[in-house]
Amino acid sequence: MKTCLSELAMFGSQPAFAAPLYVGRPHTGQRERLFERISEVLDRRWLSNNGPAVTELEARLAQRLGVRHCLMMCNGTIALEVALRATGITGEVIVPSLTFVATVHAVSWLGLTPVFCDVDPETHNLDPRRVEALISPRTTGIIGVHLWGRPCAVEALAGIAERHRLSLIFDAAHALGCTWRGQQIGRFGRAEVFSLHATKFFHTVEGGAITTNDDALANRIRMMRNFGFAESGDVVEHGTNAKMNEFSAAMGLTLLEAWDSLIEHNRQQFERYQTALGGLAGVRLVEHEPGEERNYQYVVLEIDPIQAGLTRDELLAVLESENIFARRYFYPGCHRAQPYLARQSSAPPELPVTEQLVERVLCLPAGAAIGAGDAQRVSAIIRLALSQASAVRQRLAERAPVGATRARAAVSLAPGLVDV
Ligand code: T4K
Repeated sequence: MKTCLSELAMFGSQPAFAAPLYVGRPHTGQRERLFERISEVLDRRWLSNNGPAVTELEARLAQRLGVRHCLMMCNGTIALEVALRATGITGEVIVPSLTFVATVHAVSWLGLTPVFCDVDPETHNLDPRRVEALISPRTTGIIGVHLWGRPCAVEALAGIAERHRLSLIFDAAHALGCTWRGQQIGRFGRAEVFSLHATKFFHTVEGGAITTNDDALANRIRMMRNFGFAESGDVVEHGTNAKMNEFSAAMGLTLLEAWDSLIEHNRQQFERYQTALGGLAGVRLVEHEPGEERNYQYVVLEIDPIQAGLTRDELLAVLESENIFARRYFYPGCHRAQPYLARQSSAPPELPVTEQLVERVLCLPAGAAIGAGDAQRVSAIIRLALSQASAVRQRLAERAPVGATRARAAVSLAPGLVDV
């Protein structure tokens, strides 16, 4: 554990971690079970196109989430596109800018117009008080993102959608295993969309899922993900190829068996950070509503530069010199990333909370990326750097630019080019 300034790598000591510590590392589950399943897939010689492993995973996830339909998809981004198309959303769609760029790309890829809405400073999710003001005659949809797995203001957004006859869908990419008022995310809006990418606590390597309680919508999505084929074999819909393959489903079924232990591992790491960073001035650990279930996948800090003494980017630089590759998700906000920046009229969207958060949010290595003692070691470096903030700042200013890691390089680039 580093305890004095001279021990920091930026002052010439060895980095705290010999190998890079990343934000996420995929859980891989029980290898023998995975290999058994893959072997079964190979024996069946049924590798894709709604095979038995995909069907089984759909049924099991639907049961776990308490939703009528769970449709496995090739990834979360295409799943969002299919959900938007299947719900008939056209024209303008209200979205947060504080999200992974895939949320907004999905809208734009379909030729729809994203209208950026600010978020609530506490939850980091769409602020319902601001949504209504952005509704125009062209608006037909709202996408709420359950950022970091913390549920959106589901009831308030549903009320707005109902009053204005808009389709509400949720990007639940981060929110598998999280609850809103005790009910699993996956049951809300017209549809919810999950990412099952390798970086998620539960994954299928690449993959996604759409959940809905609407039978007709589920049927449409089922056809759309398979070129528009109906069960009869006729093409009756616009379609694409958004199917999940059997190997991905084999990974999903294997991780499903480890669901509780994966969350428990994440929870323990989260609580270690919570204890180790507690009471640190200028550092807020983003929390969920008490009493709700969660997957503890992301450990998200907000760094107040005045109280902390260092900016988020300065702290990031300290961590990187220690081989700790924290991330500033989702800098600089989608509205400042291309092509959205270039499309802006002379009056940029008013997103004061988002603008502040993209300068303050820092995601720490979490879950499977870290082992025993790592959360404490990372936290100790944060504490040490902040306790000696002026010396650290001076050292950073003196230092020659370091080798460009992705995030470091981003600090000096024009906004809008990286990170989201
Ligand atoms: N909506 C939201 C709100 C999302 O966050 C996402 C995806 C989507 C929609 C779209 O869903 P997908 O189409 O992706 O299913 C990563 C993930 O690729 C992306 O799925 C995720 N959100 C986003 C938040 O994180 P990057 O650009 O940060 O990935 P990358 O390559 O930098 O990896 C992140 C960390 O994980 C690094 O620390 C390295 C580590 N890693 C990554 C991979 C792939 C590993 O250790 N092993 C691995 O195999 O986007």
